[in-house]
Amino acid sequence: MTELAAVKAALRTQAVETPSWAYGNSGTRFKVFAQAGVPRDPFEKLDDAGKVHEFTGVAPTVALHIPWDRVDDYAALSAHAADRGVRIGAVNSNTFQDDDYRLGSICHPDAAVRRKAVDHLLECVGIMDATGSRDLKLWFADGTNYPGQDDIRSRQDRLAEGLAEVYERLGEGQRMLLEYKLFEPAFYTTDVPDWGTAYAHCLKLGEKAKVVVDTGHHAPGTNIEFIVASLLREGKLGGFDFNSRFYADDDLMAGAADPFQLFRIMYEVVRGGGFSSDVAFMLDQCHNIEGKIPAIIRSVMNVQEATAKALLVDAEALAAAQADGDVLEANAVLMDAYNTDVRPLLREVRGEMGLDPEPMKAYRACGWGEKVVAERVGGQQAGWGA
Ligand code: PSV
Ligand code: MN
Ligand code: MN
Repeated sequence: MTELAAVKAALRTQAVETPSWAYGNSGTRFKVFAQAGVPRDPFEKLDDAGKVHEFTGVAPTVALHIPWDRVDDYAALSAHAADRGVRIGAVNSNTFQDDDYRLGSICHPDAAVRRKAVDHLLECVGIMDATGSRDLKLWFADGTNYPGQDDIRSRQDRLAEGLAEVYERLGEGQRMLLEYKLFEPAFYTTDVPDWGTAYAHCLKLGEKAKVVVDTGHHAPGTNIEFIVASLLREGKLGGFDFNSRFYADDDLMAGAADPFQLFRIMYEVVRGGGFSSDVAFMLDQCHNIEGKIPAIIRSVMNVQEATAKALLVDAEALAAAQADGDVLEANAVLMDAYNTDVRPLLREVRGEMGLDPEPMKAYRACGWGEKVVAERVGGQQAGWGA
């Protein structure tokens, strides 16, 4: 039997990081539908993130994206976050929105462009120093569109060289999280397309380098929980970018497209000890047609529900069935946990944390949405297409 008190204790300590860019306007390649009341600057994004944490109790950090969240005074930004009950989380680099990066950034054939990209990554580490952030999150849009366009192997060498310079700059307690994505924006090769490539680079770099699994970045049918289990086994899982992958990397609400997959992933996290380790549970998503703050609250709750179900798996019964080779029973044990309605349990946990048991209703009733619509004019775009 699973100990309910331990499950509740684990749920109380869960931390889901929300992305600053999810609070801003976003869209697709076709259209950005601007919403009223969205933040006009990084400070206001933190105000909104503070509300998500206030009502969920489990969203204490906010990821920044540079340059989208570039400010003059990062100490002031951190102080503002603290004032709103949150902290600065991962610093996400951006080497994909500059004309110089047409042929790539740290894999670019021209050393001057590589220098510019690495300098940007070093700037991000400086921002980590100033904000107390632990993680530098790297995603590279680098790749090629045509066979022969550039030398695949040399690009890997350039990648290794650039990463090594940034790795050396990391301070005590700081980490580098390398994200992979199987496609887009390059059409022929992608320089960090899969967890194998990310893992190989991180292994060579050292202890402080870990892999990030963005759930949207895989081919349909990929067994993501297998990747999670493997990376945890090797001590190389740095964190997640959670989002739903309805079609491609469309990054909508975590747990919306396939809550069963999220449960399977969280089960491997629990099984691999990742829940109590330093794995970062981040959201990386946008809200194009729905209200942003409620959508982020819903996403956090979806992660919580998947986690609660994963924690409820009867490990002893599962191990016994597996040892007996009882395929159906083993599967039934897992499905029993998945099919449990954990919403009453989570309401209880929230009550014990001094929160309203219903975060969505409580947020809607608090008047923040109406207040920001009245006060904020000319909200900021998340960054895409800015
Ligand atoms: C790229 O698709 C990505 O997943 C990376 O994490 C970026 O930093 C993020 O989306 C936001 O653009
Ligand atoms: Mn991502
Ligand atoms: Mn993505």
